[in-house]
Amino acid sequence: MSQSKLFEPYQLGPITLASRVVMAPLTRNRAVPEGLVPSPLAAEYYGQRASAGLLITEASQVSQQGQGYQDTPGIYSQAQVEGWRKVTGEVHKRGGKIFIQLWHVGRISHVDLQPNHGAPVAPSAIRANTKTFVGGQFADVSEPRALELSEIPGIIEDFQKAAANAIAAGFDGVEIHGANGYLLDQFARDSSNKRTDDYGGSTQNRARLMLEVAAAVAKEIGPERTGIRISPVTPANDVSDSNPQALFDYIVDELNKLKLVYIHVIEGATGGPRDIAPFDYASLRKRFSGTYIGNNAYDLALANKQLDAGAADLIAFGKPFISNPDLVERLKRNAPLNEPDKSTFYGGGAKGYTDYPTLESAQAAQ
Ligand code: 8OZ
Repeated sequence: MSQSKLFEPYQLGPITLASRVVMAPLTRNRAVPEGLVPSPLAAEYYGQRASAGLLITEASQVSQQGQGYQDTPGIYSQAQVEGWRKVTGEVHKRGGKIFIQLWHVGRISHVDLQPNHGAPVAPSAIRANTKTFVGGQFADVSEPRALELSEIPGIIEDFQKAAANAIAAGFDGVEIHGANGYLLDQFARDSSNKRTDDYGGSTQNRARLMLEVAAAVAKEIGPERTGIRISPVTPANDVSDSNPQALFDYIVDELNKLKLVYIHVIEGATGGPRDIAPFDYASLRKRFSGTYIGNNAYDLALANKQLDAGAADLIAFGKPFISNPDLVERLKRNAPLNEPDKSTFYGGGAKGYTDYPTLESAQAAQ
């Protein structure tokens, strides 16, 4: 058995985590198309993974406008709240803790998913060079329109209401999706934001929407239940910035003032190389007095190294959690991991979702 810090309990604001292992948010596209309620299998899927210190759900849109891919769940209707309540109930019954990730995709969407087949919204009318998945196939994202200044309070309100819904659904807290080239990240970066009002131009102006959303959510449910995910140098979804270090140093200084419970940092390219671009993550760590969750391509050795160096408090694992419901136990024993099947990542039913074996069930089957 490993003596790693990874398996020690950790106090995250008001909640005690059984370990420092976090299940990263993972998009699975299995919501019920009618109403975009979490899949009936979702309670079992998350429940099977409840031995993680903290589970973070798949990204869940805060409004229909915030949806960008088919069959992703929402957290804006009563039916969705009730669907999520089954998930949180199962996770809590099995002794786990769970946050929901709140998402607005901005320009990474398609007219077929938007209210009245309208254009997706963005800081500026610049189409991203990327694809989405809609109607059973990959398609170029649609040409977006720039949000009117008068529409911005409504977006903030959608996040705030979604956070209230999350608490009503029994979540322990929420993670704001500020990463991976979605709406809040599109505003923050100078490649996708060419606005000339209070939400564009200077670093302060571009960061404003992310920070106003964070403040509104923290006011609604408490900063001790509000985390945020950022990805300072990711090229995901066709975003870039001329000075990510200055931008994210500023953002994290401001998040620290808001006393958010954690920052969840994708180090490097999302799902890709950690060293895609130079970036001083220690600078973010130094600026933030709350919890730092490190993510991206971690294995046990790298997790131990970063925890021992004080570079992170918690470590988020993504793909390994898809195929290893008992990932914590497997890491503890240094046991082999099941390989994930990419063909069942996005969409489908139980196959590749709730049927990966634990060590125990694999042994019993022998
Ligand atoms: C994979 C497929 C679709 C969306 C992200 C929410 O990258 C996502 C996502 C990942 O943050």
